[in-house]
Amino acid sequence: MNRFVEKLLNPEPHQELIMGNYALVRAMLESGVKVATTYPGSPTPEIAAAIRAIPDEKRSLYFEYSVNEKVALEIALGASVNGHLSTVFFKSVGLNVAADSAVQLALMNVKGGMVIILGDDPGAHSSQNEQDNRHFARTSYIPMLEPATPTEAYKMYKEATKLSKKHQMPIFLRMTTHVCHANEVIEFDSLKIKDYNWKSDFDPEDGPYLPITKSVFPLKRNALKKLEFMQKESENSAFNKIHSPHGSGEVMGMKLGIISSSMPVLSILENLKNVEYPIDLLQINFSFPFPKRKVERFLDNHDEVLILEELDRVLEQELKNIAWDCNAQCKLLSRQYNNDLVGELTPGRTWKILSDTWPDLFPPKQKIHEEPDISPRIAQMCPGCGHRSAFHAIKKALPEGTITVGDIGCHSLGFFKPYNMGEILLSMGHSNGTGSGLSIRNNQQKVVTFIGDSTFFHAGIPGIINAQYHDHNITLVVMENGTTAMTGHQPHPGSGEISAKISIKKILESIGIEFIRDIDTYNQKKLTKYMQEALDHEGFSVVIARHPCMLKFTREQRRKESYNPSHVKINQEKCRQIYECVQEFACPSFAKLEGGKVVVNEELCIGDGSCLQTCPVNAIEFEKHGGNNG
Ligand SMILES: Cc1ncc(C[n+]2csc(CCOP(=O)(O)OP(=O)(O)O)c2C)c(N)n1
Repeated sequence: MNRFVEKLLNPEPHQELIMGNYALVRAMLESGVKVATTYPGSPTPEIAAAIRAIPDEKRSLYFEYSVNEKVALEIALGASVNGHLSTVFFKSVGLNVAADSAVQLALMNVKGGMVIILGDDPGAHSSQNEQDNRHFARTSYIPMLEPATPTEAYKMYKEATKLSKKHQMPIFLRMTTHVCHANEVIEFDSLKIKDYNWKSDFDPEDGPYLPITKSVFPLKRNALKKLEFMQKESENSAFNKIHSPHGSGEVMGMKLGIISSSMPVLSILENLKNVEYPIDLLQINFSFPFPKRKVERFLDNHDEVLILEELDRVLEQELKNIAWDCNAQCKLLSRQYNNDLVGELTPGRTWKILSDTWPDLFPPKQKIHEEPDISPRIAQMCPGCGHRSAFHAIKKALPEGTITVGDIGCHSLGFFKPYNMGEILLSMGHSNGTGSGLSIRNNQQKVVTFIGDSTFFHAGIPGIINAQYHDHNITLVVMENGTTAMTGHQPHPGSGEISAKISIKKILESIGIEFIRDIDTYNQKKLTKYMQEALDHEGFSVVIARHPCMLKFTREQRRKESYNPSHVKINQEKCRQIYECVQEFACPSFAKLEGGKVVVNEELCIGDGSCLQTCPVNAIEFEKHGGNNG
């Protein structure tokens, strides 16, 4: 057992410097979670990695990577109504995929308890948007807790399991990127790993669990009733509290207050440290249902209150409703500019909003400089990536004006120069729907769509079946690298790690697609030829462009004693400085020096040799034949 797992399983109460995501796993173990499910996505994948690090014989809970977030959520629900405390976790936009079932959850009596961990991503560090899932608590009648620190995440998770079991209600724990990834010293309680009773406890009488016809209304009333109980919990919650770092008192003859929630609370406290005014801050981290009475009292006790939140105006709407209902006499202030609704509320940006609100107290700063001075780096595929070979070969087959539709995954990077492939992107699995739409009555342009293998299983299949069903005139390229690469190499149904591989090719054949070609992307000539044939084919055609993820492969090789690193070199005598390797293939291992010479960066090159075929004069050669070419 490695040190990390030993620490995670330490039965004694102890202190640990630990990342927010890992602290959640300790909280799960302490709370007695029996079933945990997920589909990978940042900022939450470390939760799964920590659970998986626990050896099977020591792991008290059942864990799985489900095929997508909806299935993951449904499994957690099934386990909970069977009496088992369950949890599901995924990234912000994962909730969109799970939404159709998630909106029904509050109607169910989740008697085993169920906590849904959301990884929201203000600042879009690793997401296609900054979706604010606080709205979703309101849409789905599901209570929400919003930790600001790893310690709070640990404590809130445990509290959420208690509340969920007590009221038989699912609970959202809304994490954000830095709460997931920050490290903090946390005081852990003792841990008793139990031998669980897996007795099946599902009883339809504990429901009803069927929201059809007339039963929809009693179920909804039941959810609303439970929310009233939860309202009391939020009213009394220690997570909703007042900070007065400089005591209470008057500033400019007035009592000033700020209301905020989750991470921005820290940014505000950081700024209040730099001034000495007795401004009170009410943090509302148990944010739905909203602690009305507590807020009313705060409004009553202040003359001016600033609502300072991250992303959308969610707190603001709640507060304004309450202020209207209680006829509050205090002046409510909020962010003045739309730009303040974009991006994270860092301490610097928080100062600016404070300064826009109370310029005499928080004088405007000339320049808020928070970014470290590092040179910008472009996002790019790894050396040896099979997707690069695929783009290089496919590009040669595309007629002028071809529309290319990308999907989510490492191949989204094909949009960047020099490949410029994948010109529109919505969400996981969108490519074949969007591509089909682009192809309707389109005699002027070919349409090529791309999809990764994990995405194929996640949400890609319906769009593909639809394209076949309606014979949309598109060519799909399945970028099959045998893993969920972009989020850290998690298994998927086609990777063969958990159980026998489910073959993408067989699935495609089974729905009757006539034109299917399957080729390793390192065989670039043949891939170009197959693409040309696919594009000549009338109707829906598919090319499976496969090559294992070379980052994963090389990592695995490096762990072996027999690993023999190899790389390529440029034969300077043969090189004619045509620059296809640098400009068209664009592996980051190649560099063009001042003066025009091309060299290979041996630190980056993995010696896969996929570049050899791109040089028109065969000037790229293996330095050593190390057998590291995947
Ligand atoms: C709904 C949703 N869930 C999860 C993610 C996170 N995510 C981004 S890329 C990706 C993996 C895609 O894997 P795959 O399709 O195999 O492509 P690869 O990265 O391996 O090329 C995932 C899960 C997301 N963006 N949206």
